Amino acid sequence: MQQQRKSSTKLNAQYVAQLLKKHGCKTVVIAPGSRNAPLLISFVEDGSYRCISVPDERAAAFTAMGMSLAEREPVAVLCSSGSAVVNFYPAVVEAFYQKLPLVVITADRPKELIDQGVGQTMRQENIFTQHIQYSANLLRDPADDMAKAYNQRIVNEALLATAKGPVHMNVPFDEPLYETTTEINEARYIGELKGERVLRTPKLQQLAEVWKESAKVWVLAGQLLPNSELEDTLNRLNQKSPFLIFSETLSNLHCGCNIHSIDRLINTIGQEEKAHLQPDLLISIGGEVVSKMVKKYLRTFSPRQHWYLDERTEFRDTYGVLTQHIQVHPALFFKKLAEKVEEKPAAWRDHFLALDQSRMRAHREYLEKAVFSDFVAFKHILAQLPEDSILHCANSTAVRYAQLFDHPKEILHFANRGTSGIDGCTSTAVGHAMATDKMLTLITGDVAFLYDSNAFWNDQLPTNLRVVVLNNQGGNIFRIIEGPDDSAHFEAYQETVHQHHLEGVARTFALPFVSVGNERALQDALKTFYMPGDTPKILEVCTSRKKSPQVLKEYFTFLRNEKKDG
Ligand SMILES: Cc1ncc(C[n+]2csc(CCOP(=O)(O)OP(=O)(O)O)c2C)c(N)n1
Repeated sequence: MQQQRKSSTKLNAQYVAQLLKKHGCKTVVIAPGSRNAPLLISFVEDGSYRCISVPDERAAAFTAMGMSLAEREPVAVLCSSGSAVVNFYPAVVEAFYQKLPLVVITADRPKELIDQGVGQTMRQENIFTQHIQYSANLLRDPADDMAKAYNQRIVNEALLATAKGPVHMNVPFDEPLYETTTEINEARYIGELKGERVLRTPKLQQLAEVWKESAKVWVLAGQLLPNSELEDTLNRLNQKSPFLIFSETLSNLHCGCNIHSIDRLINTIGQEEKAHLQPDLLISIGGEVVSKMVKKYLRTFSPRQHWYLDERTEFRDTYGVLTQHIQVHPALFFKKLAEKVEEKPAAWRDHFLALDQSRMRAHREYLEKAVFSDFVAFKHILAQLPEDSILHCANSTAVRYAQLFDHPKEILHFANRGTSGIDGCTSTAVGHAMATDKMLTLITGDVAFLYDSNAFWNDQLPTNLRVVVLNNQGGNIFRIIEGPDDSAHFEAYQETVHQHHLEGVARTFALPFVSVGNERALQDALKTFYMPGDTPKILEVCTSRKKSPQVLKEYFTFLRNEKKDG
């Protein structure tokens, strides 16, 4: 079919560029190279894609993944052949565990040249097998109808599989790589219609019986995208048959019966209360849970029954007591369950909700007096977040401090908790900011910031991004988690204490940079931090690497003592 637009002469490049669009993809992040020229030509010349240049492949893939958080559609990242490909792997793994629709497209050399001493070649086919929902290894230069049909089918299949997570397309090309044509071959789109999963009534009745027999029910929510339908169904069920919801910032779940800060409660109650809190029935939903304490608690105070709700087939037996995997969307499940359950007393739930409220008051009281530290800095940063904005927390202490605060519903929370790496937190935030009009704040540590500094090597940096770096001169988390912090190896090999100048990163990418080192200066800096600008802005908050863990430790002691008084 004739079109005026140009494309590469390579049929595979034409197929991929057309089919991505037909499956809803609007954005392609492109890392430079020559072997991928047919694809990048086809994407750019197509005219309908937003094409973004990010030279570092690891940053490029996380940027694309971050964009998918806003677009909720497949977002593609493209690279050349050779080691460029494996730099995609950290983002592939993260997208796999977060089930995000990342499409990784790798250009390849002809198969007969692999392992034969030819430059920039390696074994690329199926390279992400363990963490990918579909690997499409295209045939080079499909000539006959069967080969053409095959390549189109597997590209479609890959794109349909993005509903479950990341997919890979490996596309081999031989030279010439730069020829273009206006004679573009129409690619065949294959759609897929799926019926909604339903629960059969007898089984639902059995589950409702278990619910009825369980005096103490917990719903534990891991990482979720905002879902008002789920909130409504949980609220309706809770009015009829009270239970407790344990959620985290990353659950983006705001119901009337939430314990939002799990550690603040579980780490500050005595053995008797812990035993009283023990669930008869635990229902878990969503992805990863940040709180280590709740995992430890549930392995000791195990529920009699544990149901895990997820549309995917994999079991998740985090606490070693899973009794029922329910393969249905949580909102649908709770809606159906609400039709079957009977009224229950609310005393147990209300006791712990009241205890949670008293912990919240003690939390505020403690932070009023605490000395300047990461925790206190967090209080001020969170207080100044613009309404209706997005917060990304890097892995390490940032995401953990965030869990100790109560957050307004209007703030959406994200973090790379799929595998909890520090390697792409900034790139993910950059990508997410690029795909939204909302203001986006990233709170990160100095090590994570330095690690992913190429996140800013991006030709379309968003102006709605604000990065706060808590610079405690190393990995402060290692002073907080259990383990020795005074061993001969600790500072050099775990904390990795440093005096590097973060400002250098800002200067490299011509970004405004402000550094503060006390509470008053932080408060002042925050007053202008969110004013509009032409680039992202970076705010460095220098804190003491020894005082911050102390302030956190004393916090839990203070809250534990509050229990005795209150
Ligand atoms: C890619 C990767 N490498 C190593 C780790 C292990 N790790 C977890 S936290 C951390 C230190 C992070 O330090 P920083 O970003 O300064 O945050 P802080 O601990 O000070 O909050 C490291 C190395 C990881 N999570 N991901």
